[in-house]
Amino acid sequence: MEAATFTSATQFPTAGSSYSSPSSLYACSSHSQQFFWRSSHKLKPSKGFSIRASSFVDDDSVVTLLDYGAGNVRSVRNAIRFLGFDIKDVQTPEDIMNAKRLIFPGVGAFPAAMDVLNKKGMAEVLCAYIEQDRPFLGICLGLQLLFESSTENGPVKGLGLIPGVVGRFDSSNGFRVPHIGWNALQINKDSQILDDIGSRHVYFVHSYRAMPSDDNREWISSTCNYGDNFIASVRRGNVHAVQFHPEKSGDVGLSILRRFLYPKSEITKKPVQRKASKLAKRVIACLDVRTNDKGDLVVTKGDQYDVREHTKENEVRNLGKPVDLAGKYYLDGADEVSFLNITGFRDFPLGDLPMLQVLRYTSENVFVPLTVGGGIRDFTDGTGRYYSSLEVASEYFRSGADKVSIGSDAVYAAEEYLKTGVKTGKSSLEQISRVYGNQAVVVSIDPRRVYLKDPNDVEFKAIRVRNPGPNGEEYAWYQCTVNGGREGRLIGAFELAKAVEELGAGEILLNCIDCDGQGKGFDIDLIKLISDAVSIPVIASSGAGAVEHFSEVFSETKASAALAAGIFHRKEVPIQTVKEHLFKEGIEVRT
Ligand code: 1PR
Repeated sequence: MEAATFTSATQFPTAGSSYSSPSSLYACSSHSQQFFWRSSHKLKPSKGFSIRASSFVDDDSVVTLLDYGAGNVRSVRNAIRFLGFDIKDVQTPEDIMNAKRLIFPGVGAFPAAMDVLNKKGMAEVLCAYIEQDRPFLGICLGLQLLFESSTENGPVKGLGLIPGVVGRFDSSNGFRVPHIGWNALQINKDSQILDDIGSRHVYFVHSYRAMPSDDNREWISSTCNYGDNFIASVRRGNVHAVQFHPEKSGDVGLSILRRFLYPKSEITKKPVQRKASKLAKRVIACLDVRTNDKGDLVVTKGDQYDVREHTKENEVRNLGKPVDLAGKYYLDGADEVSFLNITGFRDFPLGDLPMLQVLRYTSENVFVPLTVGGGIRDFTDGTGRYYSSLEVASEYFRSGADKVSIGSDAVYAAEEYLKTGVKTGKSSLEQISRVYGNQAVVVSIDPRRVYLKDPNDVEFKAIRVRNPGPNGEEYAWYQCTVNGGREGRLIGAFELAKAVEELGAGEILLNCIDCDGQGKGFDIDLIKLISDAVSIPVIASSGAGAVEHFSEVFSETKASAALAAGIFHRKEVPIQTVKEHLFKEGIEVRT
């Protein structure tokens, strides 16, 4: 699809910016050592490698990307291409020095990233590149690595260019960690790349952050408030780094990248002091995807998980094409898009190449986070070839997913953990969150309400419900199910949520089979129960039928996001209308 169909801001200036060539020979010399201000970290020169800039082979429309292979940087690639640039990957340290403009989208954990940079001899040359004030944009971990050290699995030394220690958010003050979602920034000084941002929100997903101090003040271009003020971006000359993800921040993020790629020679705007915002509540569009009886991959939607039409043919309800609908919801203002491969529990997802294609095509034009779920588990195919759940998830990430969502397999993992009290580290949940970080792992819970006369009738957490059951029962517990609601398990949603948080889930997608597709509102009792019980973000799902249902769930529970499907597919209420309603009700949303 052409870029022009997805954004109004598609007319870009001619690629290329004035850039004065540095002298031809670089070294991490004494001058460099001064630049590693207060850093005790000494970078060892790598053997057989001299930091020499050869002739600049990049033309004006090429961006050099430092991707050390630790995770998904597909979105960054897509955004760069969307803005009209080609990508040259860094293979050797020389490629860094030869870059005309360098983007470093750090992914994964701080220690692993530093390890790779050191082993490949890139840490030293990266410092030299930055010291020369060459055009640089670090993203997320690409910002954190510029600091002296991090406490992530550490302390671990960083590149030492900026004074300060990167530390974990404090969740004891009620703030959910990871920090996932959209915040507006407080711009501290002229930042050039943030000049267009105004009070608009950008997308963050991280558990660690750098804090402002007198020592690093001169670097800080913006801060954000989440519990306390942390550094959202830094700038010095042509060197920029941002803690948030411009490639996932919709059109405002694309404009930030565009400003980096097409820098203006003059400062056009004065810095504006703005009040920092709260974390915005997210509105998520969900696409349940499956193959219909004709073999086409379609978006479908069930009533209490029944996705078949009640006609003679009994066909799978077809609500449209996944890529088209995802693109539409992005333009309508969805803060995230989720794909759930709802028959993934019985089909092998890597055999389901159309689903991977859906992700690839969607991620080319949709610049907000994409989650994919369904069928994430270990699998042995017909030929006896074994695929670990990590391989399945990796394929989803490579195809453009930012998060994976695990359903059935997380239930089995939680059951085992509650039975033995041992974290084996072998479950899909534990493995994927260890490699990709817990912010990349959502656990999707599919509970069904079971009414009770007496809360002591079950060993699971039971609560008094606001709407009594068919026989006047005042209590209920929420029984977890697997295989798309087909099989009930002996574990409650409350027990499951707490267990998966301990096993490494970064977020909970909380469905409710009773409410799914009914349009009568979210199950407030359930969402309150779970969002009070865990300290990771909870996405409320199932039952939205009017804008008031969204304000109700945000006012009455601690849900961080609300997900809906039918109301959007049936075109009853546009996403923008939901957001306007929330805004009017005083609930912060991404603008
Ligand atoms: O078990 O890891 O293979 O994951 C399967 C995934 O597929 C789970 O996330 C499970 O929730 C989902 N799933 C399985 N069967 C169905 C079905 O509908 N038959 N979809 C299904 C559940 C997702 C809901 C829905 C909301 C909002 N639907 O999130 O989108 O209820 O709907 P509404 O706004 O119209 O009320 P695994």
